[in-house]
Amino acid sequence: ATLALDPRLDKNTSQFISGDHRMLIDGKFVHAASGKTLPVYNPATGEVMAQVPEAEASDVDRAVRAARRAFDEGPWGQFSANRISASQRGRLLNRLADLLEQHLEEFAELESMDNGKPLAVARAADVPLAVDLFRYMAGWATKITGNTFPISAGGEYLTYTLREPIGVVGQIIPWNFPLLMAAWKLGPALAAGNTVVLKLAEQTPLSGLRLAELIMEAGFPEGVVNVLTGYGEGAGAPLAAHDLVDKIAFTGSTEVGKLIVKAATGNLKKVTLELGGKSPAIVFPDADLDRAIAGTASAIFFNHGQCCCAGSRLYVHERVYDQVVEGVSKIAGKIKVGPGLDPQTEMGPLVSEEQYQRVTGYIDSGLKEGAKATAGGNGGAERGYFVKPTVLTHTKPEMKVVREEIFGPVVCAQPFSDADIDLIAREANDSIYGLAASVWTSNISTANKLAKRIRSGTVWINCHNVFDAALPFGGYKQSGWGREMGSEVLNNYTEVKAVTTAL
Ligand code: TXE
Repeated sequence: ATLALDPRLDKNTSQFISGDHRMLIDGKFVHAASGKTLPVYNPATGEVMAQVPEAEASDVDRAVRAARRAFDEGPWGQFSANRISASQRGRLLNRLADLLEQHLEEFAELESMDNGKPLAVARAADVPLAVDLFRYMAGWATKITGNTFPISAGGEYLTYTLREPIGVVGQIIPWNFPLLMAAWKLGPALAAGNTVVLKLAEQTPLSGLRLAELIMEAGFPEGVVNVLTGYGEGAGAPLAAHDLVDKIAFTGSTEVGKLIVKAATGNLKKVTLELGGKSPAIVFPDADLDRAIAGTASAIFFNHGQCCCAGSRLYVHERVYDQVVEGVSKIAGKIKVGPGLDPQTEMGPLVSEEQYQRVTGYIDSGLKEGAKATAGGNGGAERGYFVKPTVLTHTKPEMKVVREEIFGPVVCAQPFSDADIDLIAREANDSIYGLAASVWTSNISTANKLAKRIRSGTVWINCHNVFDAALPFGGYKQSGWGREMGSEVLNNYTEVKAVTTAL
C-alpha cells in the first residue's frame, strides 16, 4: 500500500510510516482480531501512505479487559499489595516526557505527514506542548490529596476525603493535534492512577502508535495503557458503550459528543467532552491595531483553522472595520499554502478529503447566501486537500457560515457600531458554543467587563490561542463538559470519598 515517501523525511520516520503497524493491547503490539486494516492518507497528495489495524468491538473488549485487570489486580490498581506508588507513576510520566523530547524531530515529521501541518509548527508547538503536559502531570501524581473537615454532627469525629482514581478510562481523540490530544488525555488519567484505552483518530493514527512504543519503553506495566486504531462507529462506539469502562473522555464534534452521552447511559459511566466552538474575536477601535490584525488573523489561520477555539467570528468596530478586514485579508493572501514538509509552507492541506469537502462546501454556501470573499475562496489546488485562507464579509447572523463550526481557514468578519458592552457580549454569546473568545482593546475596563460577560471557558485579552499545561481549557454550553489540563482536569479523573470515623 505504501507509495514513495517524501525524500526529505528522516530514514527512521519513513521506515516507521511504511512499517507493519500494530495496536497496543495488554503490553503487546497486535493486529486487529479480524486482520482488517484501514488506510492512512497523506493529505498533501491524497495518496495512501500506510495501513493500520481496524479495531472492532472484539478488539475493544480485549483492550478494556486488559485495562480492567491492570486496575483491579495489577500493580497499577489501588488495592494490590505490590502496587506502584504515586511517585513511581510520576517517574514513568517523566520518563515518557524525556523519551518524547528525545524523538521530537521524528514526531514532528510524523505529525506533518499525517495531519498535513507545517513541520516547523509541529516542531515548535505540537511536540513540545505534549512533552510539557506529561511533565506537568508527572508533578501532580504526588499531589492529588484529600482534605479534613471540622464537621458539626454531635460527638467526636475525624473526617477526611480520599481522592481515588475512577478506574478504567476510555478516551477518544480527534485528528487536529493528534499527539497533543493523546497527551492531554493520557497525562492526567495516568497521573491520577487510572488505566486507559485510547482510541486514536482514524485520519491520524501514526504519532499515537509511535507514542505507544515509547510508553512501553518508558516502563508502564502491561495493560495500563492500551492504544487502538479504528473508526468511530466500529471502535469508538463500543468503547463508549462498554460496561467495564468507568469513564469516557471524548474530544471531537458536538454531534458525536451527544452520541457518546447516549452510549454511556448503559452503565452511567462518567463523561467528559471537549467539543466544537465558534469563538468570537472582538476588536475595539482603541486596540493596538497592528497587533490586533496579526493576532486575529492567526486566531483563525493557525493550524488551518482546525482548532476547536479558532477565532472564526471576527467582530470589529465600524470605525476600524475596513482597516482591520483589509489587514487580515492581506495576511490571508500572503500565507504560503503548501505541503507540510516544504520549509516555506505556512499553511498545509486540510486533514482529509471529507474535511476538504466540508470546508469548501461552507465557503460555497456563504458566497451563495451573499457573503463576499475579500481573501481566498474556493479553487486552486490540483491535488491534496488545500484550501485558501478565506475572509468573508457581508455575512448575516443567521447564515450557516456564521452559526456553524467550519473547522477550516475561514473567518466571518462583521462590523459593530454601538460600543455598548452588553450588546457586544450578547452578540458574542449568540452561539450554541462557548469554548473561547478574544477581546482586543487597550481599555482594561472594557476588556475585563467583556471577559465577565462572555460565556466561554477561555477569554483571551489581546492574544488568542495561548495554551499552557497549567491552564484549564474547556467549554460552556454545547462546547462540552469538564475541563482539560491544569489542576482542574484531575477532578475529572478522580472520585472523592468521604471517610468519617466516630472517635
Ligand atoms: O469528528 P468526529 P470528525 C468538529 C469539526 C469537524 C467536525 C467533524 O467541526 O469539522 O467535528 O470532524 C470518533 N462513537 N471537530 O468527523 O466524528 C472518531 O473516530 C464514538 C471539532 O473528524 O467527532 C474520532 O476518533 N466515537 C473537534 C473522534 O470521534 C466516534 C476536533 C472525532 O471524530 C463516533 C475534531 C461514535 N459514534 C472535529 N464517531 C474539536 N473539538 O477540536 C466518531 N468517533
